[in-house]
Amino acid sequence: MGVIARYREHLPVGPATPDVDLNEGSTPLVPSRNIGRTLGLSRLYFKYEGLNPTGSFKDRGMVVAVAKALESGSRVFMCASTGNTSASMAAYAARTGVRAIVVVPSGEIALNKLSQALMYGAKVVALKGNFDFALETVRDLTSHYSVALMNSVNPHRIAGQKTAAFEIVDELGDAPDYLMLPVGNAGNITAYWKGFREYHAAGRATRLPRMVGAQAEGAAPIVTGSPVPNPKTVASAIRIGNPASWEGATSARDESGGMIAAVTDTEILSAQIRLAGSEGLFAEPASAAPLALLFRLVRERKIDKDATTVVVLTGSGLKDPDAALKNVEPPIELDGDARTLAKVLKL
Ligand code: AN7
Repeated sequence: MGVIARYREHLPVGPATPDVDLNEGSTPLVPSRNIGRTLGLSRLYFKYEGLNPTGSFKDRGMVVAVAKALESGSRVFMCASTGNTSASMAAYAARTGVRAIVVVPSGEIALNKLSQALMYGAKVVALKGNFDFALETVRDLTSHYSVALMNSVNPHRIAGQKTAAFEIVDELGDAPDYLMLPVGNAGNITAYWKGFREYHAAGRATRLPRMVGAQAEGAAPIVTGSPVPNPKTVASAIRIGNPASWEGATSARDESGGMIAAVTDTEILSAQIRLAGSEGLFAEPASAAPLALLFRLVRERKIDKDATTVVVLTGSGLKDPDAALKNVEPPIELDGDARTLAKVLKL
């Protein structure tokens, strides 16, 4: 079952909306086995969004945006992307038989995300400039031609993405105390906050979480309070200098009593390795940013140890192995038999 079928009554869909799904959503909420214990946090969970059909949370919003665009008669979809949005849009366009055009910042996106868009048959344009310029260009073009804009400025994307908040409440029986996630273009933090508020208003949760967002230090416009002209970070998914949903993010932060803070690339990569090596969860660098922030909050004693904390792992580690592999030992090259192997392994 996809998110439209599972949460139909909470989504802007009706009898005229075509059925679209790739069985997205319903991702595991994995309790921490080791990191939580080490930090002294008794209730730490990871929402593993990397298990969506194209490997990131983007599928939740994309399925709704695609269904609504088809309902309104669109036959050409377009987006700007740091990679995951383009992979997702291309997959749903392929599934529904419409044209997909993706515009990515040239040389700035992870190879596996690019390969997804190409394999799903999208027309891929690598535009000189950064993501913010790509989005500006796509917004300009789609306002003049009959091409559907599929970035998260499209409200149907936000509507679909809020289903992740519903799933967390459905599974825990209530909202967590802290919801931690990376912030790039800021659509997802906006969507989660909307989801938690809607479920609370519907009586499905008795409380609201504090929303805690993580940006990368070299791409932290919301933290510093002004756009970053040349955003830089190893976490290419969130290499964004002027987020489209800036206000959604600051409202979520302020209304929930939460925070948005920056972490360094070094902290991100070490959190990524620790997550993989101690929990068996391989997430992409952007997804490790909120965990890096959690480590810091615990160090600074800024988090209540009995609190229920959910860290959203937004994308699979398989999206961007190059970024991760720089920090692990390479394989042992060996030409030999079991005896030499045992010797090399010091067994
Ligand atoms: C893994 O694909 O912006 O704050 O164009 O891929 O909602 O933007 C991706 C963003 C976090 C940030 N984690 O979410 C794109 C794109 C991963 C991501 C974010 C992205 P938003």
